[in-house]
Amino acid sequence: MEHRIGNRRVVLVQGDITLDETDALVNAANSGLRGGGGVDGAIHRAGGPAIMAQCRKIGGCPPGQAVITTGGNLKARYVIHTVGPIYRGGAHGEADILAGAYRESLKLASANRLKSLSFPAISAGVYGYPLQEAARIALTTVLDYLAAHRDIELVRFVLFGQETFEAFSAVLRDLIPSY
Ligand code: AR6
Repeated sequence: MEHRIGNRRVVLVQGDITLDETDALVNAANSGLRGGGGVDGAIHRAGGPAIMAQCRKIGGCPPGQAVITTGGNLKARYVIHTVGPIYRGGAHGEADILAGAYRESLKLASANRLKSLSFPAISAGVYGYPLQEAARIALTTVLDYLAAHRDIELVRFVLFGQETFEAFSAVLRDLIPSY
């Protein structure tokens, strides 16, 4: 499924983000940039030790912020590591932190003159963010950014499993009339 805004596109696919060939993959990291399970583990396994070597030098990343490293052995040239919120009921600033994670990743991509990037469903795994709400925040933040900036031409959401893909697809269908 996809939606166009001018020359920019948002594309939703079901699959494994580590195989994507955009300029940068966004990693759902932890604030210590220490690696872990889920998509973080998959990206470090596929990209090799050069990514962790740069993460160690950077040292960490607060929730809602983003940092950039090499893509190592990945097809993507870069990995943008962002940290989503741990969901604790929704009254602890989770929505703003999650929107910040997407927005800061997009800003970092723009600052590095990247044209395309791939996102997973940040915080929707181990960090426990309710799926539909996570999808709404992810898509509104990306669509707002693409409506306001012309430099990033392609944002792919690479969603692991059918439930996640269908939740994002339903939310995108609802949002399209507003964009
Ligand atoms: N490609 C795309 N999406 C994936 C892949 C993959 N290869 N593998 C998992 N997902 P999670 P979080 C999906 O838990 O909730 C780590 O340990 C997954 O199904 O990876 O932000 C970090 O080190 C889910 O939809 O990230 C942190 O400690 C989405 O990616 C913590 O988990 C996010 O799930 C971050 O938790």
